[in-house]
Amino acid sequence: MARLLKVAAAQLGPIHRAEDRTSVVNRLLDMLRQAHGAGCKLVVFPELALTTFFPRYWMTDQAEVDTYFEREMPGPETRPLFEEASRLGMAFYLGYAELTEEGGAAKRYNTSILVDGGGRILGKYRKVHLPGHAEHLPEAPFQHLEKRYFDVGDLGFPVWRACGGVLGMCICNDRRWPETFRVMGLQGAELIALGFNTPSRNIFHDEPVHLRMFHHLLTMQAGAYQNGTWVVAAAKAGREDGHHLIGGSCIIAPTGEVVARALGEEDEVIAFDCDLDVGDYVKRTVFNFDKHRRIEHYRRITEQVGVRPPSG
Ligand code: CDT
Repeated sequence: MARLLKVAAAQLGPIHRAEDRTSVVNRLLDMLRQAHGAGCKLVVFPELALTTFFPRYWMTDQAEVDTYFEREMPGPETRPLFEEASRLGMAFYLGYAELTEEGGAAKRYNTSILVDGGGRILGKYRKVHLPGHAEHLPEAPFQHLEKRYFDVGDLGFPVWRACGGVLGMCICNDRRWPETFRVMGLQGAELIALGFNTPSRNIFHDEPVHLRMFHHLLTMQAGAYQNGTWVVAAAKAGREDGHHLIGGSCIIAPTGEVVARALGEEDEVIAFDCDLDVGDYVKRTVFNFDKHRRIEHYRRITEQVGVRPPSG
């Protein structure tokens, strides 16, 4: 018998800088209810889903930066989401900027949580692959200051038993790195949820816009297939105060095929009935890790960061 889990990716259209948390949470609530109406048990919301994509702005006043961060989860503005999800029996993934204290020092992470159908936080992930730069680039059309505003995630890539399967999380730029998927694949991940904010321009290189969407899909489709897992990806899309983010929220099967995809760049819910057993044949055959992995040849992956070409 198929192990079915109906899942939604809830894409957010733009959140302008002036939009407040309560308004955003109301948008999330609308999509949560839509997903529930469609029979879903799990809904995936985007990365940094409560605010505009603030790493595009150069800010020197830490108090201003901290207005984009959550000190508690749930907090007063986000509690209605937890309460409604629990009333509906819906699990969800939510991305947000987390401000916490460790050993007397403030720490800031680009975080996602997995909340179960009873409104309890089951798992937390903190983004490992922070893209962009830490210094001001006045010549660039906009900034990408994740390396300035966030600490590198310290929780690794765990997976959790949830919603009848083995679920993992990652965030945006993580999807471009095969290691992200493989570490979760090695723990038997059956579904990986991820949120993203991907500007349609690469500030470091004049890259055609169509390649942004191509690489977004390419990396997730490869990650899904090579690890026999579903991937559910939710965008924040559209033009935020004039700055464009690609859409392309989608659900990808363990075969690597895109089975559902958002049409536009506004708030939009897409859903698919995922059979969590579909990945089994991939895991038993081509990507049977026990049989075929050759870890004696993979040492460079954990011992070396940059490229070292041969001398001469
Ligand atoms: N949010 C995020 O991680 N965005 C990156 C942009 C990369 S270009 C600096 C992404 O991988 O989509």
